[in-house]
Amino acid sequence: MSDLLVITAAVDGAETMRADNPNVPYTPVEIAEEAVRCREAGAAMVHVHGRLEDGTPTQDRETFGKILKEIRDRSDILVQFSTGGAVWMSVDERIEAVDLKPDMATLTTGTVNFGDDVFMNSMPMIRQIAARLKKHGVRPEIEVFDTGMVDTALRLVKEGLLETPIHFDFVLGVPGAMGARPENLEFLVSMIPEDCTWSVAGIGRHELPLAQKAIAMGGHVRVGLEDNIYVEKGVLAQGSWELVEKVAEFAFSAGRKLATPEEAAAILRVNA
Ligand code: KMH
Ligand code: ZN
Repeated sequence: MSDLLVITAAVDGAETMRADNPNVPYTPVEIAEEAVRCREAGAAMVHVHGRLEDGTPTQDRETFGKILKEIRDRSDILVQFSTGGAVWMSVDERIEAVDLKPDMATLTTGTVNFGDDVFMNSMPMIRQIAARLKKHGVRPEIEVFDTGMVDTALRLVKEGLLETPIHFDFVLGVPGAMGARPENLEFLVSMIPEDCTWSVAGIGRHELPLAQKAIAMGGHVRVGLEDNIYVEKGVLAQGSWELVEKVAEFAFSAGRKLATPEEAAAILRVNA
């Protein structure tokens, strides 16, 4: 447990489109400029997906290279690549940019219903992604959409594919996956070894209430347009930065300071 709070901004994702919220960044420059606004609002890390000009999701290496460069040119914010991509992508496609060595990359340790789709992560796929992250020395963030994914991550430690302590992100409220009830978060936290770190990403209207709960519990927080497009009921967020600002206000009220990217790297054991 840390007094410092790490805020991650999930600025674009693969599913949120401008038709949902016109402030979703698509191009590498737009994503980088949004990352800067999130850093100014208090985020220490940005979680990114690639997009084509028209918003179509892509995990293309060249696109991720541009995103990384544009962010690094402007900010010291930690950069986390998605390896989840979009539900229809192959695993090879999802991990092709990992050799660019971002600070972190995600790893989902199980298959889950994802709305009407299936987010496929079979054991061979999970091992392939974990091995690729290990090969390039990229620190994983384990994305947990349901309880069994914690057990699978712990199994990967035994297999030598993950190193403990693990950093988990509990993604709660995806339709078809684990619900966003506060007691679910408490249960997940009770499942992980003491020395592990964790954050929560609540989906939709659950984003900000779960952020507050995580702050009170000593965890960390992910917010952004990938997960939720509203800043309050019926009011679209002007950007992920506005959601980060909200979390920063919650943190100050709860007496927690915000981690800088350097402090976040130490807490999350990036480059450790
Ligand atoms: N877009 C989802 C299917 C990740 O970034 O690692 C998967 C996802 C998880 O967003
Ligand atoms: Zn994502």
